[in-house]
Amino acid sequence: KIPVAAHPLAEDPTDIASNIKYHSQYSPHFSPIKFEPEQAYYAAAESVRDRLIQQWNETYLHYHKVDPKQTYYLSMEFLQGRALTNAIGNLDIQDAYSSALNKLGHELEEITEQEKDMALGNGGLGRLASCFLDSMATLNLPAWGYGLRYRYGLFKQSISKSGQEEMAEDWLEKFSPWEVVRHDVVFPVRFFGRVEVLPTGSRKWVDGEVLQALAYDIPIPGYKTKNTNSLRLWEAKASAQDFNLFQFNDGQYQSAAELHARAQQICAVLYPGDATEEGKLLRLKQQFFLCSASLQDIISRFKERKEGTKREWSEFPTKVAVQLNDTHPTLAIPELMRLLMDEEGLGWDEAWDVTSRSIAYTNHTVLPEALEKWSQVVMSKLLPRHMEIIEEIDKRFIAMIKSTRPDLENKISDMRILDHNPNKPVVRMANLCVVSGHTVNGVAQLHSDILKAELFADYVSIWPNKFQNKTNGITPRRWLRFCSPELSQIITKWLKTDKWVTNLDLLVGLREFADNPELQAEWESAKMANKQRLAQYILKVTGETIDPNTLFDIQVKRIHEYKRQLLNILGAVYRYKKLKEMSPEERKATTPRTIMIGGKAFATYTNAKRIVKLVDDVGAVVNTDPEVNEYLKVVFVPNYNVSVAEVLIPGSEVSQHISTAGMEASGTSNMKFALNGCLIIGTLDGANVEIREEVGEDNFFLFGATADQVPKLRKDRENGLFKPDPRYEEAKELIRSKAFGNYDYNPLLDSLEGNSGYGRGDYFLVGHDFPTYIDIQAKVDEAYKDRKRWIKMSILSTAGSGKFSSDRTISQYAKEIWKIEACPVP
Ligand code: DL6
Repeated sequence: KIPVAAHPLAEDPTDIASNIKYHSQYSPHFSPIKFEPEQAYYAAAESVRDRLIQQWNETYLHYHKVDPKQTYYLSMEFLQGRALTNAIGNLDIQDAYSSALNKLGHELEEITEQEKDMALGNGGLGRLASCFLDSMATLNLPAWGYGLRYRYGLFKQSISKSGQEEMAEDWLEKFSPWEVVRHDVVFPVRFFGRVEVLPTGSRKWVDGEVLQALAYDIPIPGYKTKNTNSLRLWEAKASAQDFNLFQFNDGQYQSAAELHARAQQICAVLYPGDATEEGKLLRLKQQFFLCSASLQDIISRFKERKEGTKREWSEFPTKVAVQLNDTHPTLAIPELMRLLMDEEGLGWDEAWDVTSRSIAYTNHTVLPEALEKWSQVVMSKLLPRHMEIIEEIDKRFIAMIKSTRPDLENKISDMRILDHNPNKPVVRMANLCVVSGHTVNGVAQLHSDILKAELFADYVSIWPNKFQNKTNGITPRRWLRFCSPELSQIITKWLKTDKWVTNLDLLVGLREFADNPELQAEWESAKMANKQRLAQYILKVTGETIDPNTLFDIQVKRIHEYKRQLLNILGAVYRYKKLKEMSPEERKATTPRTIMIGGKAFATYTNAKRIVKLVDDVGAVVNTDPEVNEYLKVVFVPNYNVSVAEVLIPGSEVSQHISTAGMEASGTSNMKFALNGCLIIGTLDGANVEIREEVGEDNFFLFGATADQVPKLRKDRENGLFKPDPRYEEAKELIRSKAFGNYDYNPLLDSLEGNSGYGRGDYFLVGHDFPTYIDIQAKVDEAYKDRKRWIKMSILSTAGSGKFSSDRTISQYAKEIWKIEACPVP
C-alpha cells in the first residue's frame, strides 16, 4: 500500500507511522526491500526532522524580524551525542513515536541504538558546549553555535592485548539525517598570501589560496518550546575553477585537484596530531577557518536583519555577542578587526571598540601545556595580515601599560601577547583574549579564583571588573530526564510536578522525603533497574559479567595524569592484595565492588595509554581470580562517549573525581553523577567544591590535599621530604612484580618516583594523596552496608544538584556577559 504523506506535525500514532513509512519510501536511502531497525531509524529521524524544520524556520524568521541581540558560541568542539531521543524528548512526543514505531513492528529503544554519536569533541569542553546549546534553546535565547563539520570525530577506541587502539569514528559513514546543507551560505576563506598597501594607505590581504566555507546546520530544539536554534558547522570546499581540467586530462590527477585535497584536510579530523610542523599548520588552519567563516556570517546577518538601511557599526556590539570557548577560536579577534578595517573601511579605533565590546573569552584550563601558543613564523606565513594586527594590539597594549601603569613595566614581558623568545617567538593566545575581550570567565568558583590570583593576576589589577566566574552546568534533559526515565518519574511523583526539568532548583523538595521508606524503596528499585541495564551493557561490550548487587564505582573521563586514573587503579590493586590476604570469612564481610574505568587517551600520550593498559591488565587478573572475583571486579569500559555515559551514569553509585587539587578547572561529569543520585569520591577541586557545598559534607567522600597545599607539597617532594605510606609501596610493588602480566609498567610507575620535575617526582601527588584515598574508600565500604542511610545520601545528592543545571549557567552568561534576552517564538 502506498503511504500517504501525513502531515509532519501529525499527533496521532497512525499518522506518524504513515509519515515514517512515507520517508522510508520517498526519501529513500536504502533499497526498498527491508525495513529493519537501521532503515526505521533513518525514516523516523527524518520524520522528526520534518517537525523540527517548521519551528526552526519560524525561529529564524522571528529572530530576523525582532532583530534581538544574539550570541554566537564559537567552539572547535561540540559533543552532541545522539539526537533522536533528545529531539523527541524535547518535542515531548515520545509516546506517540513509540506507538507509531510499534505499529511498524519496531521498538523506539532499539531504533535509537542505531544512531551514531556525533562526537565532534574530545571531552568536557565539547560536551559543555552541547549542554549550553540545549539550554539556550530551552530558555528561548537567540544564540547559535558555530563549529567545524569534521568528517571523522573523536576516534573510536578499542582495547586489544596491546592496549588502546584508535580507529576513525565515522559518523557520516552513511549520512546524518540531522544536518541541512545551506547552499546559499558560502564564504571565502584565504590562507597564506601577502599584504598589499593600497594608494589610500589602507591594507589588504591578497593572493595565497582561497577555499570556500559551506554551512551545514543542525537544529537545536529547546525543551517544550518552539524555539529551535542552530548549530552551524562549516565544511571546507574548493570550487570548480580550482579543478584543473587540462592537467587532469593530461593524467596529472593529483595536481589537478590539489586545492580540493587541501580543502578536504581541513575538516578531516578533530585535533589532528600536532607533533609535526604540518600538523601544527593544519590545526591553525582549522581554527582560522572556523573564525573567518563564522565572523563573515555574523556580519552578513547583522546587515541582513536591517536590509536596505545603513547600520552604524557602533550598533554591532549591541546586536552581537561572540563567546570564545577556550583559546581555540582566538583568531576571531584579529579576523573581526581585519574584516572591519580592510573590508568595511573602519579605522583602528572604531574597529577596536566594536571588536573588544563584542568578544568574550572562557578559560577552561590552567594546565600550561594546554595554554595555546602559536609560532610567530607560522602565523606570519599563514595569516600575514592577522600577524600585523596582533603586533599592533601588542604594541598598543604595551604603550597603554607604560603610560597608565608604570608600576607594571617589569611585568610587560609576561603580560604582552608576543613572546620574542629568540629560539621560538610565539603568540600567546590567552593573553590576546584577555587583552582584547570585554569579559574573561573561569568555569567553577575555585578555578576562577585561581585565574584571578595566579594566571591572570596582573591583568586583574588593570581591569578588575573584566573577570567573572560562571560555574559550569549540565542539561537536566539529557542527563536525567531522558537517560533515567524511571528515576525521573519518581522525582515527578514526589515533587508533584515535572517542572524540575526546566527549574532544577525544585529538586531540593526531595530533601523532606529523604527518610521516607516508600520513596527509598522506589529509589532503590529505580537505581537497581539502571544497574541491571548497565550490567547488560558491560556484558555486551566486554564479555564480562558484573553483579548488580555489588557497589558500582565509576570513573569516566579523558585519561590524563592529572585526573589520576592511576590513583584509582593503584587503589584497586591495593584492595585486591588485601582481599587475597584475607580469610574467606573476612572476605565475606567486605563490601563487594565493581570498579569501572573508561576514557580515551590521546594517541600520542604514552603514559595515558599505559594507564589504559594497566586497568585492562588488572581486570584480566582480578576478574578471573576465583578467590576474589565475587568481591572485586575491575572493568575497562571501551569507547567512552556520550551515549555510553547515558548508560553508565544512571547505574552508578559512587564515582571518582580525584584530580590533583587546583588542576581540574571544573569537571562536569561530577555534576551528572551527583544529579543521578551517585555519591562522589573527590578532592577539593573544580566544581567538586561546590557540589560538596550543595549536597552536604555528609554526602560527599572527601580526601586529599587542597589546592593551596599543592605548591608546598611539590617543594617538599623536591627537598626529599616525602615519606611514602607503606600501603602505597605495596600496591606499586605488586604491579612491578608482574602480578598483572609482563608488560613493562616501570616507566609509568617511575613517573611517581624521584624528587622533581613534571612527570617525574610524582608531580600529580598520587603518593601524597594515596593514604587518605584508601581511608576514604574504607568509609565508602562501611557506608554502603547501611542501606537506608545510603539511599538517603543518594536522594540528598540528587536533591542538592539543582545548582548544576546548564540553564542556570546560561542564564548567568546571558545576563552578566552577553546582555541578551529571551526572544520566544510566538
Ligand atoms: O569547562 C569544561 C571543561 C572542564 O569541566 C574541565 O575541567 C576542563 O579540563 C575542560 N578543559 C579543556 C581544555 N583543555 N584542557 N585541558 O578541555 O573544560
